[in-house]
Amino acid sequence: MDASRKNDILRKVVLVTGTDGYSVAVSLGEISPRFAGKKILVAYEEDGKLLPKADGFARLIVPGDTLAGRYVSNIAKIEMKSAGPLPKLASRSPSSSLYVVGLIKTPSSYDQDALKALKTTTVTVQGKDESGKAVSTMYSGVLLSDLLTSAGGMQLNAKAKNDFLRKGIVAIGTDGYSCIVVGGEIEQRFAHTQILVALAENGKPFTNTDGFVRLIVPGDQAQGRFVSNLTELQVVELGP
Ligand SMILES: Nc1nc2c(c(=O)[nH]1)N[C@H]1C(S)=C(S)[C@@H](COP(=O)(O)O)O[C@H]1N2
Ligand SMILES: [Mo]
Repeated sequence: MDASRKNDILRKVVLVTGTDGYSVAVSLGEISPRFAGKKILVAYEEDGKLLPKADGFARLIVPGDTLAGRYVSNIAKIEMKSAGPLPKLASRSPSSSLYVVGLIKTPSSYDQDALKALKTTTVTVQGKDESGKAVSTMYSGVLLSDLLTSAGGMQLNAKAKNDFLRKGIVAIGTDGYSCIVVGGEIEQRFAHTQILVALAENGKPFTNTDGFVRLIVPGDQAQGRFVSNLTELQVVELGP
C-alpha cells in the first residue's frame, strides 16, 4: 500500500484463478469491512460437507453475484493487483466533463447535458450522519453499466469466457483521488449493485465542491468510493 495515497486499498483488486485458467477480479472495496464488507469466502465446505469433487478443494463465493459468475471452482491462485497508472494528485477543482477512456469501444466525453440525455436511474443509499443517526440519501444519474454501453461497451475478448469479469473501471477525481470498480460489480446480469454516475443528490444538483458528477457505490459504508469531482473513467485490464 502507498501510505501517501488516501485509501490506496480502494485501488487494489485480487485476481482469483482456477486450475482451468478461468479468472475473475474482486475489489478490495468489496472485501474490506470498512467499505462494502461483503462476506466473500474461499469456501472448502458446502452445506456442511466437503465441496463436490468438480469444484475442487476450494471455491470462491461472492454473496450477491446472482449468476455465480465469480464462483471460481478449483482455486489455484490468488493474486493482489493494483489498478492502472497512478493519477497525478492535484488540488480539488470542480469537474465539468467526464471522459470514458481505456478499453472502451468508443472513447467519449460527456458534459452534464450529455449525461442527462441518457436513461436516468435513482438509487437510495443508507448512511449515518455525524451523530450516528441513520439517514437515507437519494441519488439520481446514469448507471455506470448504461454509461459504458453508451460508449460502445468495453473492449472484450469474445473467446474468453466472461471476459468482463477481468476488467476494472478506475474512477478518478479532479484531485487525483481514485478507486476501482470491477466488472463483476457493474454487470447488471451478475451483480445487483447499482453503481451510479450521479448528477443529483436528493433531487438537487451537487454543489460546486463535489463537481457535476459523483460516483455512488451502494453498500460502501465509509463512502470511500463516492468519488466527487469525477472526471475520468478508465477501463483497464486486470486479467493475466
Ligand atoms: N475526489 C474525491 N472524492 C472523494 C474523496 C477525495 O478525497 N477526493 N474522499 C472520499 C472519502 S474517503 C469519503 S469518506 C467521502 C466523503 O464525502 P463527503 O465529503 O461528501 O462527506 O468522499 C470520497 N470521495
Ligand atoms: Mo473516508
